[in-house]
Amino acid sequence: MSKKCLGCGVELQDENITKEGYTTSVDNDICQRCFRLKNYGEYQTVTKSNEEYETILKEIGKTKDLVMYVVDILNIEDDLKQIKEWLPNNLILVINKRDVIPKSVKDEKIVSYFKERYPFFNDVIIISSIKNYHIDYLLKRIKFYQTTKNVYVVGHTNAGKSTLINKLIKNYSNKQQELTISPLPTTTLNTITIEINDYLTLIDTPGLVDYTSLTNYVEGKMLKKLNPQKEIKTKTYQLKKGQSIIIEDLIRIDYVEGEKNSFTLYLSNHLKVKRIITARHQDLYHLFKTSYDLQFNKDLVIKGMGFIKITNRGKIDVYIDQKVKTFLRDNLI
Ligand SMILES: Nc1nc2c(ncn2[C@@H]2O[C@H](COP(=O)(O)OP(=O)(O)OP(=O)(O)O)[C@@H](O)[C@H]2O)c(=O)[nH]1
Ligand SMILES: [Mg+2]
Repeated sequence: MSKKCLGCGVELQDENITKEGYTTSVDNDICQRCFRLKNYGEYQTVTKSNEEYETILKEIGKTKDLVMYVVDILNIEDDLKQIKEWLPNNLILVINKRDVIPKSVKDEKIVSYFKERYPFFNDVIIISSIKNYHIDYLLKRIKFYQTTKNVYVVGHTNAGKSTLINKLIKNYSNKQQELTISPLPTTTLNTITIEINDYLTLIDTPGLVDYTSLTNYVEGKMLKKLNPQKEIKTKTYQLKKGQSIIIEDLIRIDYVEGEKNSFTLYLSNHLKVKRIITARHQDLYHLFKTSYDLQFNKDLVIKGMGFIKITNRGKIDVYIDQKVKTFLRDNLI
């Protein structure tokens, strides 16, 4: 039987250094890519087709097993219904990275936001894998909903699936195995099965790559800046018509119509934000423009970056790379 890397799940091989799964000797437990990543933080990008993700989901759909659908609180997609179309299984929505959202925000508010809009999830649980927050509670709910020993962990790349599993291994098993994690997309390359105890086996999966996310189109340094490591210190700007916000050289938002309005930014603290007079600067007008009609209490979500809470009605023009998606939703916070 072929041997799989314990870090990312790829099949190990010692023949071709340029191919996935290379290791100097197949006696090793992890591939060279995982070794470098773990020991030196060096990253080799791998591109994977989303076809594989779909194949894996189809297989999971045939089982009756419980699935944890993990999302990153700053990067929740606009339509969570998709996953239910793929999977008839019991589903827990696990909202990860709670630690980056200000402590003052109530968990219940976020949980009920998703329970109301996506009632097909058996449960919605907010956690922080890194801070070990609500992990005991999550385990209780897993026990409650699991139908067999097997529980699958799926979701977009970078949601923190492998980090969560590492935490569950650490907390509830005596295994030494550590899955490879990284801030870059496509870290886990294949399914990895980890038996936690006699009652629970977790199956890690490679994430879906969201090609409408900014994270695919920025360099390493900016990617680090985009990913908040700490609690976000929100910035609020009171904008009048004719004023704009520019974030790094990535996005420009012109406030073109409406009363005085409040824009609260939920983004990494490392990102530079400027407020300008619209007419005085032409910056970023070469980017793709989308106009939005705002109703009361909306979020402008910028995929891969975070979101901006806007309280009043009005009109905005958003300029961003054409490949990156923005959308409006009801205020999350
Ligand atoms: N702030 C914060 N960051 C987290 C948390 N969990 C994971 N991360 C970070 O998110 C990034 C992605 O984590 P991974 O565990 O590799 O994500 P994944 O879902 O397994 O990604 P793929 O294997 O590519 O599908 C890493 O930089 C983690 O450190 C969390 O609870 N809080
Ligand atoms: Mg992973």
